[in-house]
Amino acid sequence: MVHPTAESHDAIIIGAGFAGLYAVHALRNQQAKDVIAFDAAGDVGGTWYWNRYPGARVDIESVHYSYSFDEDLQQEWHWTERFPAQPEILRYLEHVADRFDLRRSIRFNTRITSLTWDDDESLWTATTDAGEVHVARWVISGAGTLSVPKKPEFGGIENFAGETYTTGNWPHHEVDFAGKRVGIIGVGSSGIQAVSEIAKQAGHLTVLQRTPNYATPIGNYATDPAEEAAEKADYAALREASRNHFLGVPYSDVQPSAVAATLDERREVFDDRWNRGGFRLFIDAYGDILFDHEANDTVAQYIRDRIHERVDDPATAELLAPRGYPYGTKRPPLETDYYEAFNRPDVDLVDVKSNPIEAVTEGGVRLADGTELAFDVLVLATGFDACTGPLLAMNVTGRRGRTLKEHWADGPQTYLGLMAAGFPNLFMITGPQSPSVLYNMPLAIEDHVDFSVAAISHVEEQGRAVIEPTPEAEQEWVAHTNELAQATLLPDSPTSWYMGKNVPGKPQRVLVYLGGAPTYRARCDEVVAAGYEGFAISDRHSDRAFA
Ligand code: N01
Repeated sequence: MVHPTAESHDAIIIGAGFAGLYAVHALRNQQAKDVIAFDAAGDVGGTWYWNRYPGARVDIESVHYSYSFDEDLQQEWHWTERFPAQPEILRYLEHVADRFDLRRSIRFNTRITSLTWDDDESLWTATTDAGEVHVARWVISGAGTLSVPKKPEFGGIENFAGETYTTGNWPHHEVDFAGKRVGIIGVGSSGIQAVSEIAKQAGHLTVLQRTPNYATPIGNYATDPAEEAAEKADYAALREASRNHFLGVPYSDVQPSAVAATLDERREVFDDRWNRGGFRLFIDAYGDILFDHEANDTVAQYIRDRIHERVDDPATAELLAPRGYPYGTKRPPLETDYYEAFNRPDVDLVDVKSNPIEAVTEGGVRLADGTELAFDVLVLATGFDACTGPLLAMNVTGRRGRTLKEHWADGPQTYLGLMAAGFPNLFMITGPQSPSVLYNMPLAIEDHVDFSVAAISHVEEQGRAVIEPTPEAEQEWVAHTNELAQATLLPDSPTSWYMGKNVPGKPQRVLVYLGGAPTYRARCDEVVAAGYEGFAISDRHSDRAFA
């Protein structure tokens, strides 16, 4: 039964980042739906609201990492850098919110605490931490993929007498590192970006590294007016090329095979991609890097050699050089002067793989061998409960009282990474088992929101009220995504969050679709063309599809 004080809407939207903002625009401004959106943050921005740590910067060129849905917006907005820093991306999202008048539909500082499907009414009920109850036929979740910070395995953080910061939940005030002993735990994309900046500011910086990473230069530069004009002259073609690329960027120089190339040819290609920056070395060098160990070894060795060239002390360089897992099986970080930071006399590297962190203490960090490291400031760059974490945190209950947690007990189960069987009318933007983080996010988001809005229209045009994947379609999709992952080197990484391996106890199943954005988009088009193949569409009050 619907809660007596519930507010009723056509759709509930979760999040006010790239996904939530576009969903509000697409459903409210373009489809005239009554929508309400929620975000735990104090304003728009999503990832770019929370991740304010020093050095936070996008690592896909913003000319590509931006909305494509409005030609005037993409023509008029000017990016000052090729890879802008967090404040500029946040300004962009604030501008989008103003331009399309989105804020009036968003409740900020409000977290969804439960989301429950009513089988009788065919409605979702959302409760919030403000004690409000909202009811809607449709839910679009833009809760994000990397929005729930992982709880570190070591304890004692509450005992630390100094200042503690988490990269994924950085305060709005300026953090003063001057003259302080700073310890940073974690060398993923966040830690690596933060190290380059904090090293310049801290009295002394200690980097606690468990698994060294294959970081490569981002290659940032101030926007070149001629390049910008050329790109804007035919933005539509640029977007089309992006959407037809595995990673959603219009790179076009990938060579077939590193193994088939000679040593000199490889060196030339690797040097070129390294110097041009971005994800070129990862995705625009050789097509077999993610699939073939021998091919992967060539680029892995290349990166190790480059690290040794940049780091003065050979022992430190060797500790920074990743070994024992293939390049690209952990998400490759992009850096600016990261390796050079270790040439400073006031920066130390500590190996916490051979000597793990045992606990945070009042004065700093204690390692397994009893070593005490003293800090004034501790920065946690220890990552996220990726992809599934944000959805599970909302306490979702679907048909017949079955929770999403139960449904995903052995890992995520979705159809197209967008919906789950038994959870009708709930669209998970860039959900688990979709290309999401392996596709340029704003474009991945637009594709998913467009699919969701079109599906809603399709159902309503038929005078129906409910859409959900069939269990069979879901099982096939899960098997397909697992099969794709097994054909790559991804399962070989011991700690990658792509596989759910970074969080103790998390089921280890691939969290991303590895067939590439173009194949994925073609599959979505086929599904629609075949009359929403794999989905059951039914009437209100009906449980017929699963009777
Ligand atoms: O998190 P991570 P992140 N003791 O999981 C270490 C996106 N992003 O926040 O590898 C010691 O990559 C852990 O060590 P190990 C991007 O998609 C994008 O950096 O598990 N260390 C690792 O070094 C990225 O992939 C940008 O052995 C511990 C680190 O913490 C994703 O967000 C910028 C530990 C976590 O690395 C996540 O990146 C930033 C422990 N107990 C982020 N537990 C852009 O540029 C964990 N670690 C757009």
